[in-house]
Parts: sequence; C-alpha cells; structure tokens
Amino acid sequence: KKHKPLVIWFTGLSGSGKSTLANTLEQELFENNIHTYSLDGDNIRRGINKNLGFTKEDRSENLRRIAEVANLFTESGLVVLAAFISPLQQDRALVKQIVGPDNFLEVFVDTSLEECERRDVKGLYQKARAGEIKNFTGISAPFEKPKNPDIHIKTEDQSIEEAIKHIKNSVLSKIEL
Ligand code: GGZ
Repeated sequence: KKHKPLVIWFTGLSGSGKSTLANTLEQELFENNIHTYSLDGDNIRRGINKNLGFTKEDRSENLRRIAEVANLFTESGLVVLAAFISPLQQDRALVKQIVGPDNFLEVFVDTSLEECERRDVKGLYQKARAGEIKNFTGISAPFEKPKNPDIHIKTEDQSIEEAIKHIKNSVLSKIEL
C-alpha cells in the first residue's frame, strides 16, 4: 500500500509504557499492511550508539543520530516507531526538524514519576535513588514535559486499548490510508 512517510515518536519517562505502546501499535499497523520499523534502546544503544551514555550531551547526540536513522527508513517507505525518553524540548525540536515537521507525530506517554517509580519494572529507580545510577531521568536528570504533543496519553487514566485506538486513528489519517 502507498502511504506518506511518518515517524511516530514516543517520549516519556523510563517505565512510562513507551515500548509497550509502540510494540502493540506496530502489531496493529502490520495487520493493516503497513510496513514499519521500530527503533528503541535495545537496537540503538547496543549498536550504533554504544559509545554514548546519559549526559545531556550524549542524550542529545543519541537522539540526533536516531532521527537521522529514522529519516533514512522513512525515505525507504517505512512508518517508523521510535521510543526514547527524549527528555529535553530542544532535542525533540531537533528531531522534528531532521525528520521533517510534516512527517513527525509526537506521542507523549504521560505517566507520573510516582507511578513509574512505583512500578519500577527494572529496578532502575531504586538504583537511581541509591545513587548507583547517575543522571537518571526524573531523579537526577530533568524531564521537560512536551507542551504541545500531537497525542497525549495518560496511562494512569486510560487503558492500553483506548490509547492504541487513539494513536492508530491519528496515524492512519496522517499517512492517508
Ligand atoms: C534514564 C537510563 C539511564 C539514565 C540507563 N537515565 O527503562 P529502560 O532503561 O529500559 O529505558 C531507559 C533507557 C533510556 O535510554 P534512551 O535512549 O531512551 O534515553 S534518552 O532519550 O534520554 O537518550 C533506561 C536506561 O536506558 N537507562 N541509564 N541515567 N534512563
């Protein structure tokens, strides 16, 4: 099927649910015969960005490279799903510029720090509180909430199914299927 290029960019705290939403959405897009590619910490930070850590500068460069990669994939006709904390407004703005503002859909996965810390699926918040992880987003590094996200998902008030339906409708209209 022919459709416009698109980068679906999930931003939010560690443990907010970005990957869960991205993975579920990707399955549904697949069922609609939309060709996708997902970028996340697992395939990026272990590969092309393995020399980068979590300082402000490294995060910035991490996100810049991801945006360039996302742009290459969209040029080849894919819908890209990218799930990264992307904590700073200026970095998200640069990403949007690199992929092209018209090809960019920003999804703010808004889960409170309290809830992420309560879930603490990977035990990272506990380590961050204990000082074992430095520059941890929400604890010892900033997260600037997006002011005007295209889509705002409050995972504490909305089911995954509802959230996915919302994002999917927006994606389908944006790529004009
Ligand atoms: C935040 C960290 C940190 C620090 C390791 N701060 O929940 P996770 O584990 O699986 O996902 C987080 C991931 C964040 O990488 P991103 O590339 O998305 O970050 S950014 O957009 O800011 O560049 C977390 C893990 O890496 N992690 N140390 N200090 N998250």
